[in-house]
Amino acid sequence: MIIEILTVLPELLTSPFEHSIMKRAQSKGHLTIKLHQLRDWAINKHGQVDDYQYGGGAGMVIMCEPLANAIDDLQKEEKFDEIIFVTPDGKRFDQKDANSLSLKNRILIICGHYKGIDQRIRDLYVTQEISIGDYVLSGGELAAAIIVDAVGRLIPGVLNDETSALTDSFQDNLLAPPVYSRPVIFRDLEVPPVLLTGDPKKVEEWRSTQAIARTKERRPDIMGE
Ligand code: 6GU
Repeated sequence: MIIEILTVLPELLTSPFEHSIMKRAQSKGHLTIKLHQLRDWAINKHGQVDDYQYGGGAGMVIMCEPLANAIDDLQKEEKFDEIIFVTPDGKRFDQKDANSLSLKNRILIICGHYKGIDQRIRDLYVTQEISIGDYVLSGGELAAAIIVDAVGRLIPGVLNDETSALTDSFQDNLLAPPVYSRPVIFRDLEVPPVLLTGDPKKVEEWRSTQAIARTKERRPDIMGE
């Protein structure tokens, strides 16, 4: 899978993908991340990509031409499967969205800044608008990093048994159960005895009960979705 990201701050997006599972996804050839500096398509020598908004009001808007020219250039040879604009007024991103994006071949993520991007780019090019939650970030870059991480780890071949996504929170509309490692007793707190029985059926039952209880308590909204 190829994920391309269009941003005025590509520097913000280097380190998140240089470690751990994202690093391995790339070195194993499952994932290619291409960062593009939007200012390479600026309207003038000063690197201008934004302007005042019509109708007045505080905050600049990223203009049509730099974005349209960038997107046209990037898909001259082959169209993107999805062009995603990350924005707080988008659809709230969830595990289902991550699963379905992980099956695409090549996507583009556009990061907004300031007051956002000219609506006509959203009308003409964007196929999905995604928010990562009900709060406002300074720009779309960190949201893009989160989406790439959530999607990248689901690409077939990226995870192994050790890191399997099957037992993740949300994968089956349940939060994950508690986990324990050594020692058996830590500051008077004991590992639940069932986990020490070596009986896989009992362990599985306990985990399922715990996952359901935790989800009922913390996230009743995701149950039976
Ligand atoms: Cl995608 N962008 C920004 N700037 N803020 C957000 C967001 C995105 N999702 C939640 N808050």
